[in-house]
Amino acid sequence: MLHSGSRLTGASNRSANRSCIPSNAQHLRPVRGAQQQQQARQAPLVAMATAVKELPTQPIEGQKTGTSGLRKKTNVFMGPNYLANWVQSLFNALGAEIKGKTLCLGGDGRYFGKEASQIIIKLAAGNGFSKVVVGQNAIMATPAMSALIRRKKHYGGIIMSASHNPGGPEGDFGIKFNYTSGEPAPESITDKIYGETQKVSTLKMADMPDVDLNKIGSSKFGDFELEVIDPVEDYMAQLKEVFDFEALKKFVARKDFKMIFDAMHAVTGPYATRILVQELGAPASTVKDGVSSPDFNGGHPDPNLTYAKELVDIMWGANAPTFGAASDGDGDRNMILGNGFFVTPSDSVAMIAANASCIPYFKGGLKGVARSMPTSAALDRVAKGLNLPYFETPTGWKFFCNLMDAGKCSICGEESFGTGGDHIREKDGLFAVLAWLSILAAKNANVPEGGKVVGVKDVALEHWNKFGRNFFSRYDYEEVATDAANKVMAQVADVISKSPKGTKMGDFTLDFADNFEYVDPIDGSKASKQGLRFVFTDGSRIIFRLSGTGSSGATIRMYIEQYSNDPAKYEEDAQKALAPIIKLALELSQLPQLTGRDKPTVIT
Ligand code: G16
Repeated sequence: MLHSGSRLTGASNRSANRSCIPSNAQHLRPVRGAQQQQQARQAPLVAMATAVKELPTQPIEGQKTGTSGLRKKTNVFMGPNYLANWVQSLFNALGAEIKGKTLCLGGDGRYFGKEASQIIIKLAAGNGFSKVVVGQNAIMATPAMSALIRRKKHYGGIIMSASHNPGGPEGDFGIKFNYTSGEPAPESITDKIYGETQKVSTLKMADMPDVDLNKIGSSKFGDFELEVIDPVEDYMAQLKEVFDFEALKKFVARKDFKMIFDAMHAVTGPYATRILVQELGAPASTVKDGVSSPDFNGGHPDPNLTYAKELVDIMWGANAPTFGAASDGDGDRNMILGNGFFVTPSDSVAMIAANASCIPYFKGGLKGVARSMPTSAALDRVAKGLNLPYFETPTGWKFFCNLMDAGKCSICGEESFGTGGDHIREKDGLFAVLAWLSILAAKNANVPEGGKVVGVKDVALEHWNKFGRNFFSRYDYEEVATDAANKVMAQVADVISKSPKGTKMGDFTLDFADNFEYVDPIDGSKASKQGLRFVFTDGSRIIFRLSGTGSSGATIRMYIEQYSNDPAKYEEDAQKALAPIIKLALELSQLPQLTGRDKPTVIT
């Protein structure tokens, strides 16, 4: 139901109410002339105009964005002015350029999202946006937001999500801003926002009622327009330009092919149902846990081997489907599985790049590829093989976006279950799923139905036989006391400072060790202290960094990589193959002693 004072409208009456949104007015109400009142009764097109309330506020400490936006416990976000302060600071940071622009809004449907939307809409209207486009029921997957901004050329968007972190009153909430090419705000903007959070003193909120986010359509509130849209439409249109839906439909119809997609009760439920079931014709049972819930049904919507255990059990069970996949809270991460087989995200992006010709969007060839520093170098091997430029960036999708905008990168990925292309400026869970479906469809094109279907493992083995295998594993130590985590990092930094080239470490010889620094090749901006790394002469690596996406305590990430071109080893379990270098990493960091943890929370 729309609240009183607003009307669904297909037309506008801007001039009638323009003067009613003075930026410094307090609780102003428009005085409507007789003629206007008559118009409103006859044709319900004109909404009650909106004034702006200027509410005093005070800076709140610690509103610094991490790897991807601000993430905190939900009850912190629900505290007085916590959300409003950050959003107002964002608008202050963006300055005059937002006046008269359209802001997009949506999120992963987690607890507090609907209430947060009402606050954000009022702030957007109060700060001079002329329009907010919001996903129905405040839903919008992260890649869908990027697609929407790009396709409709909107100014930018706010995503309410803490990604793969659990939701609900006891869980996490989060917020981030995506800029005009659909990319996560670069550090130049996030630094500015943080600066503004330290001095914010006034919240400019439109004096308008809460809006109905359930009903698709437009409403006017004076000069300000709110449009509620179907959150799937633009995204699906985008994917249709990337993939051959007809070919995928035929492949999915094969009786000897079965797939399962675990939406983990998160945002991709409605997206996967529309795309995989309604468009591609897969049976409804293909989408597991497709009903989104504000607390992800009490789960941890992180598509990895630990938190997507139900899917893992299915894929390792009797009669497992050929292909399995999962996505996270906001739909940008993905995990790819075959029958009893896990594809590391580092391998997945390399395999997609190597098989890019199976995807119509990449038919003209790739411009280049990129990976985050901790991601294995499997992608580099593909790039070398295909004679493509390749880039190594810090962790954080935002670092890929300049490369894509400059036409230097077509496919990129991260070990943290992120894979994407330059069709949008976010990592894209369903893109990865459709990319793998496209590869499987192409590899099975000449396999008669009932013959031996080429599966995910077959694709991986073919790849390793061509490029060799980069064994990779990540150990996560979640919610470690900040102090202990800092001690581990200090210990590793100390070892680095004492380890010149040629130092022997276990069976390995050090090539170099450093704290990764990145200079953006497009704009020259510098990102320092992006991860402590040991790189050995055989290309093996040990990397330590602290996660920038947690909401409490610290998460230590330890990344291990070792290359092999011995075909006899390709099917070996990664933990077994990497055991000596994992042991070395634990020894040199003294992680178990300094944290009291004898094992990680998650192993990838
Ligand atoms: C975010 C970023 C990714 C990053 C990941 C992990 O993903 O968008 O680029 O790789 O965090 O970061 P960290 O290791 O600092 O926790 P998401 O899916 O959480 O938005």
